[in-house]
Formats: sequence, C-alpha cells, structure tokens
Amino acid sequence: MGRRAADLLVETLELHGADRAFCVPGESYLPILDALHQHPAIQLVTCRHESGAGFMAVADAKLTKRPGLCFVSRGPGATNASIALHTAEQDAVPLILFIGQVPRGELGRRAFQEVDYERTFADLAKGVWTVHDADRLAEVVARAWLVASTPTPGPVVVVLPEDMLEEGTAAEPNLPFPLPRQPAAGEVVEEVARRLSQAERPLLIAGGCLDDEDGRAALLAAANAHHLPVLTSFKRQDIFPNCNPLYAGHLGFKMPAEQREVYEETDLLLAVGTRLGEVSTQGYRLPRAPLPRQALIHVYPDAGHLNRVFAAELAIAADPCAFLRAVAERPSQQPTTRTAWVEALHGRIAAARPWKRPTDGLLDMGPVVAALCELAKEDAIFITDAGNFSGWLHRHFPFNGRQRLLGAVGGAMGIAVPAAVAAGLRCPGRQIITLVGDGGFLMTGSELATALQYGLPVKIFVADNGSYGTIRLHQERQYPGRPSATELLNPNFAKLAKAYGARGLTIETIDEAPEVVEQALAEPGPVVVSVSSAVEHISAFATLSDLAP
Ligand SMILES: Cc1ncc(C[n+]2csc(CCOP(=O)(O)OP(=O)(O)O)c2C)c(N)n1
Repeated sequence: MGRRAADLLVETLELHGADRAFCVPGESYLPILDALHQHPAIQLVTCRHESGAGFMAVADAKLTKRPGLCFVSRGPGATNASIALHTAEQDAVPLILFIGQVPRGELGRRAFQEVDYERTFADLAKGVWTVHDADRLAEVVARAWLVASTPTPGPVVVVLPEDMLEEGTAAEPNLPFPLPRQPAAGEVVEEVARRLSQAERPLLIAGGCLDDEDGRAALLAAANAHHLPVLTSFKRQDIFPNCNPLYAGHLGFKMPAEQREVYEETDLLLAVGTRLGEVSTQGYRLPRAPLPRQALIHVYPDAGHLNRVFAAELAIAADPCAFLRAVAERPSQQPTTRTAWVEALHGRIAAARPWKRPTDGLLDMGPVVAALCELAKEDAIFITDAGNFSGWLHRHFPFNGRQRLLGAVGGAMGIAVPAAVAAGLRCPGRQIITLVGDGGFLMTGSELATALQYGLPVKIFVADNGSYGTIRLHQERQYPGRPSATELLNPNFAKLAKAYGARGLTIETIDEAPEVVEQALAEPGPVVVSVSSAVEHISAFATLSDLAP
C-alpha cells in the first residue's frame, strides 16, 4: 500500500528543501539508509562519530539557516550525538536529530539499546516525538522542521521505531508548514528612532539572529543611519566590519573590567537578535540583571526570551532583521556629544588589535593569526573550537563583514573539525580556516578522515601546548601552582595528519609562522599545521609568569 514509511520521510525532507544529512549508520534505521540510497537528492555524509555528525549538522544549519539533519542509531548513537543537541540549544541553531528505535512491540521492555528519548532529551530539545504510526510520519517531520526553525531556532528529536519505518502508508509527503510571519513592529520603530536620536551614548548589541547577508546589511544600515556604535554578542564579531569606525567590540570572555565599565556608561542599550546570554552580558552585568542601569530596548523574535532575565523598557517581539531595516529608514540627528562616544569606543578596540611580538620570543597563536590577517581571503570561513588558543583570533583578527566565524557559542569542545567538514561541503571554493586546541582536536579530529573522504581542502591549525590550557588558567588563578589533570602528552599532529592522507606541517618558532601559514593556505588539499604553542602563553591576555603568586 502506498509507499514505505522510510521513503515518505525522505520525500518529505526533500519537499522541505533538504539536500544533505550527516550520519553514523545503525541497524535501527536501515530502511532510511536504504531510502536515502534511492533518493540521491539528499547527500548522506558518513561520519566517524555521532558527535562529529551532530556538530556537522549544527554547522551546516549555521551556514544555511535551515535545520541541520542528523541520523543516528539508538542508545549509544543517540547519546553520542547529544552534545549537538546541547550546542544547538545554546547557539539557537535549528537541528533535527533522527534516532532509530527498537520495534514498537518491544518499547518499554528496556530492549537492546532502548532509551526513553522523551525523558532523556526533555531538557535539551524543544520537542521529542516518537512516531508510532507511519501515517503520521510526514506530519511529524513537518512539525519538527517548523518547531526547530521558530521562534527561537533549536534542536528537536524524531524517534523512529525500526518496524514502523518498513511499514507501507497511503499518506502523502508533507509540504513545509509556512513559518509564522512576524511584522517589523510598526509604530514602535518610530519610538526607537526617536530615542536613538536623543541618546548621548547609545550602544547596539547585535546577536546571532543577524548572522546572514540580510541581517548584516540591515545592521550596517541601522548603525549608519543613527551613528550607532555596535557591539557584537559572544562569538559573533564577524557580523559587523571590525574596521568600521562604528565597531565597538565583541562581548567575549576575559574582557578587562575597565573596558566593560566604558560600555556601562551607555545611556541606551539596544539589544537586537540576541538572547542576552551569560557570556554576552559579561555575567549579567551589561545590562545588569534584573534591573539594567540604563534604558534597555530588547528586540528578539521570541517573546519567551523578552523580560525573562532583564527588565527592558521596551521589549519588542519582532524579526530583528526587518526591525533594523525599518529603523534604518528613519535616520536621526544625533547630539553632538555622540561623536566622542563613538570614537572612544572604536579607538580602544583598534588600539588593542595589532599583534605585537612577545618580548620573551615564545611561540603562541599570535603570529599565526597575524599571518592570517595578511593572507586570509575576503570571504574566508573561520572556525574555532572552544579554548584559549581562539583568544588570539578574537583579539587580533579584523573580520571584514563578509568573512564568517563558526564555533560553538555554547563552548563545546570538538566542534572545530566537524564544522570544517560541514563548511567545506556547503561552501566549496571558499577558504576554510580552523583553529583548534590539542584537547579539542583529539576529541573529534577523527573527522579529518571525513574531510579526506569527501575531498575537502580544509586548513586546520592545532595549538599544541600540551595542556587543557583554559582549565590550567582557571587553576592557576584559583589554586596557584597546583595544576591538576590538565597536562597532555600528545601525538605528533603533523605525522598524524599524514597518516590520514592530509598534508602535515609544523610551526616551532615565531619566525617560521608567516611562511608555513602561507604554504598551508596555498596547498590544494587538506592540511594540518601543528603549532608548538608555549603553555607559558596561557591565553591571549596572560602568561603563567604573570599569574605566579
Ligand atoms: C566537550 C567539552 N568538554 C570539556 C570542556 C571544558 N573545557 C573548556 S576549555 C577546555 C580546555 C581546552 O583545551 P585545548 O583544546 O587544548 O585548548 P587550550 O585551552 O589549551 O587553548 C576544557 C577541558 C568543554 N568546554 N567542552
């Protein structure tokens, strides 16, 4: 009768515009693997670990703004993939995790590899649905797509009992449910424009909702129209040109207190497209929770995130991009004092940016980033894993507004190499530059095999400092001289890369950096560059000697 449920699922995904999914195969969803074999319009990417597959789906979603798709097996596969659910939730990224499940007749018996996903993933996912009836499968997939996409994008889970997938059904594939439209918040725009014209020291905090071409254009237009300095939320510094005089910086970790205090002098905070998370608000201090020191206008598509932690004077549930476009159409006259405020903010950032050769001559990621400043392409895609090595990129690299920065806002280690694979597949021809620590690389670096398998010329710079350096830094601050469980004995990363079939290079001194970076970027294929980073340079802002009591 009709078609096999597994085929219905794949056809429904096709109707939603899906063209790629990431997986580690499992016996619990063989009919889907077979259906995808029959439907080559959706490329099925074979990964080496479910965390890698999940991270790839997250990164793909960041690039397409459509749900990333990941198929994994029950129990062990699903739990391996759970890090992607967490990352998608923290980063507000649409993700659908499809999990094979034991046959319906065995559900609840704690059968082989059975997990109750509704309970297990209740806190991580926006929705978890087990499809008991093949006739409802297309409907559930369409709902999963919609819920993952809006109003705050996030992860959902669809659980597929294996016997259901083999069943025949007369149901037709579902078309996408239309996304609910959000008006640009009409008359409130007038009020915002008026307040922007009166403010002496306004500050716009721009978040991830603006991370596409339209969002970036709207942000730039609104900033220009109102002479508004722009701060970007955590790991979003790529959405605004960093050399633009209106760029006021990036709300990351380890911001010096004096710098935060300067931002706190603002008299009007306009937060657009950000949930105002812990890191971006510098620990709920900018703005201060729950009652900000200055007027706060918060614009976010999901009313559930407005006035949740911070009392905004104006809380506006609207599409951030449309809102900024409308604000840009009402340019304002500014108080004359505004110029000094804008110049002071940008001046601080610009002055701190250039990398300076350290006086002790030790190697860190600084000279690598300095070389990348010269050599990276205009539309390069940068990927950072979680860890202190990324601080040099955040501090010294001036994103031009076209380049992209991908990484886990939620701070998951291990995203870097999988995200590089996803970016290589999604954006062929663009330069993919990945920075990862020795800790993070050995978590999911096996996806280098996937990069090789799919012929992706990713460039991976591994900061080999023999340490889980970020944690070591915390230890030196809290328990000086008592490092614990942070030392690493590493393989030779260049040789390891060669064993995978990639090019392996090393940088051992500051002087070697420019030439080796150039060589790596010029290589036609994938390259791993091992950077012998001194653990003494424990972050882009501190040395171990500085921290010694
Ligand atoms: C999956 C995961 N596990 C643990 C952590 C905690 N953590 C944050 S940074 C870090 C160390 C990172 O080490 P490395 O990749 O070598 O980079 P480094 O800090 O030395 O530059 C750890 C363990 C995390 N963020 N994510």
